[in-house]
Amino acid sequence: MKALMIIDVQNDFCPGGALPVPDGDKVVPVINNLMDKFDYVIATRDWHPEKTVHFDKWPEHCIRMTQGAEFHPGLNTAGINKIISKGTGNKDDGYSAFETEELDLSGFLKEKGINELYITGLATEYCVKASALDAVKNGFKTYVISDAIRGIDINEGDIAKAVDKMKSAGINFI
Ligand code: VGL
Repeated sequence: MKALMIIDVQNDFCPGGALPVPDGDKVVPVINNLMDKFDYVIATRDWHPEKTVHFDKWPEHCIRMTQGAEFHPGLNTAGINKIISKGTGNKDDGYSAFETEELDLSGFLKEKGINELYITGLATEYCVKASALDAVKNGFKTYVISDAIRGIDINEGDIAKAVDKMKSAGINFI
């Protein structure tokens, strides 16, 4: 079974948000179009406390229960089967979906018979990369959908490096 994984398509990562990914909102219609092609759709959200060591590295963003932490209003949330929160502690970055403390994500997906993960969302060189690499480590056949991701590229080349690293780990870009 195949699952679509949507990483952090939240207001703060979209234009106008606290930590905007350039053209982050452009992934929304692509993801909406893909949802009904999958057996299961799982979406992550950064769900930070007000104070966390994560904000020593980054501007404050995606503080739980705030408008910035909401999914982009265009995302078809009715098509999502499961939402998981990550980055909920005050000491963790929560880059990878598999770091969620809510459940054993790998075991949860495997119990459902899911063996292929198709990853989309924001941002390419942080949460998408971390989630995709962990997906491979956990034994999933892992795909990243190129037109359904966007990155920040704080230093030019960061996105390209992240893509190379994912490809070297055996992740397929489609
Ligand atoms: C992310 C930077 C900081 C992401 C989260 O979702 O990729 N990037 N926190």
